[in-house]
Amino acid sequence: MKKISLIFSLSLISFLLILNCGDSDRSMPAGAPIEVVGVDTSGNGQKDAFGYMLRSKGNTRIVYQELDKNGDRRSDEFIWVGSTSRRSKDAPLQEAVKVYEESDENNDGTIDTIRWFLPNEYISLILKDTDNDGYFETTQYYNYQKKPVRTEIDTNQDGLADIFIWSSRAEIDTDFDKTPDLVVFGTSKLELEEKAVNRKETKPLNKATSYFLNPKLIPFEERSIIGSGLFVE
Ligand SMILES: [Ca+2]
Ligand SMILES: [Ca+2]
Ligand SMILES: [Ca+2]
Ligand SMILES: [Ca+2]
Repeated sequence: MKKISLIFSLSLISFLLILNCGDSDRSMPAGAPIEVVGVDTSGNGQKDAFGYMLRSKGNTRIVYQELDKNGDRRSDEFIWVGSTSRRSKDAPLQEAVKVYEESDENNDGTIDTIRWFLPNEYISLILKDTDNDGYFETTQYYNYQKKPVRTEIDTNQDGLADIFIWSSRAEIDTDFDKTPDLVVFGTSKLELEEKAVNRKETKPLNKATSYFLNPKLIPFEERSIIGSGLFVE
């Protein structure tokens, strides 16, 4: 589902860029207002995607777009788009890069998922409000294989994660002093999250084997792009 929405969004960006290629001589002075272009991507006669375009001489950039993916006439995905400095010599336009995306995954009218992207469609992290209370307590970090490798949960809403979940262990900071003190083991993220949140089968955390305290112990494939310690050797 995630993948589909990403592909959909990126193809929309391409579509809007192609759409505007022919107009590239219609340049606007600096400081021109952002132009809105609506597109009917589903072909039902109703516009379901809106690109916010910034036009300057010889260049058109999409800076923001909104999509109505479920056709309820309300946008449920909001995407900020940047552009790379990379530009092939024949290309009239800079390449669009999605940098930020908000979406309403459960279609209740409230944003519950925020994705931050890096160039080349790498996801750096995803923020989630899984219990729909308006607080984004869950953060998922991704690796270079575009897989989620670590989930962090801020259970007491103090702005700091207190549960850290990898593939086979979760570490818990029970007294919210920024240092995990308990550990649980398991084989799936779901199992680990359930055990950590409900404090089931917890063991005292041996500081010497803590992934949180010793990032170098984290298997390479479980290191996230951001906050991985990959650049600290
Ligand atoms: Ca929602
Ligand atoms: Ca929440
Ligand atoms: Ca916390
Ligand atoms: Ca602690």
